Amino acid sequence: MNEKKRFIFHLDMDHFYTAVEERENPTIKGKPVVVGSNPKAGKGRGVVSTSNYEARASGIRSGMPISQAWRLCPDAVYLPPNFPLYIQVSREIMAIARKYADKFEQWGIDEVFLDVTNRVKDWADAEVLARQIKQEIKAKERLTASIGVGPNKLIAKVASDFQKPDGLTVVREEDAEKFLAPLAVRKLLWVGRKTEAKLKALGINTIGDLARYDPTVLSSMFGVMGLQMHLSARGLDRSEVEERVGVKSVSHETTFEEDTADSDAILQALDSLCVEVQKETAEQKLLFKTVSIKIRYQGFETHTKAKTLPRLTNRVEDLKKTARELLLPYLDVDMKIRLIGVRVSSLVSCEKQKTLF
Ligand code: TTP
Ligand code: MG
Repeated sequence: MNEKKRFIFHLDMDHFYTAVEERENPTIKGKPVVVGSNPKAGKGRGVVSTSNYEARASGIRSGMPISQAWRLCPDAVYLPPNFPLYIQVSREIMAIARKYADKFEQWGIDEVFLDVTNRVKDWADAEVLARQIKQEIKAKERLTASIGVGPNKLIAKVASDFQKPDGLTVVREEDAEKFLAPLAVRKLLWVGRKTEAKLKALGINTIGDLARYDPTVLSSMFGVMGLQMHLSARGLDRSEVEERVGVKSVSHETTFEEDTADSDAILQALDSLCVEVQKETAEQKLLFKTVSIKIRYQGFETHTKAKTLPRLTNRVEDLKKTARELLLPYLDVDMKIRLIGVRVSSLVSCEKQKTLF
């Protein structure tokens, strides 16, 4: 059967958190800006959420310890995250994007796939539409987005990352394999750091190398994933753009100033995290059913434990009680604690659950 030709967009906001901060406070524009938890003049123990392109020029990256960022660029503007604001802006952007597509699939806070197959007739038309979306976001939100246009989600995703910031990259179906070939295998969705290392050992560096590799060897090494990777490398992806609940989980975590074994302090910190998580779910009118905790001991040994409640709730007491119950066994150990976190998932919108109340 001949598959219907599709037109898929992937939109990804540029340096999202810092872009929002720059918009709110134009005096920091042009300077390196880092958003992350707890910078504390270089002595903080949090991590970088994101940084603007000026800060990235010094080597700062998302996920890096904030103390390392500070060493790389002490003159940057360091800001704590303002999640309620980012969520609000994200909602506004998603509302804009949604109007342009028949199918909409949000990924994380600042990314979305759009299926615009029924709204355009050819690639040139698709490019015009993508430009229109970028313009509407710029006009209404004063923020830039990068959009990738392709025949499927895989290519659209790689394309949106191709010319950032403020990029627009159109990859026609017939050019897809050629477009992907010179790029590093890491650019493929399925390839994380570990897989990348294994592929390197086989002499596979680029997506083109992977496309030319014998799929039977890949499948014997990586199982189904091996075949999936091989298809991806050839630019093939049949997955649909699928609607789903925007947020999958809400979580907060905290790194202690100093590693601690003080149970009172730890439980107090846990309670505050529960309050923050509950507040965020309430703001988004979400109910939760699953509660998880994360605990990291001195030396980075990390554990997570989850419990699913018998029914949906949005009560902070339920959250605190469950989180304590999950965490307590981990305090009964002769090790100091570096970080704890609380997450709720199995989320449902209250608006759809009116019958519950
Ligand atoms: P990304 O889209 O990965 O990053 P970005 O928008 O900051 O930069 P880019 O221009 O490269 O797209 O993530 C979106 C937001 O999610 C980002 O602004 C901050 C947050 N985030 C974290 O909190 N921690 C992380 O490790 C990453 C990657 C992102
Ligand atoms: Mg982004």
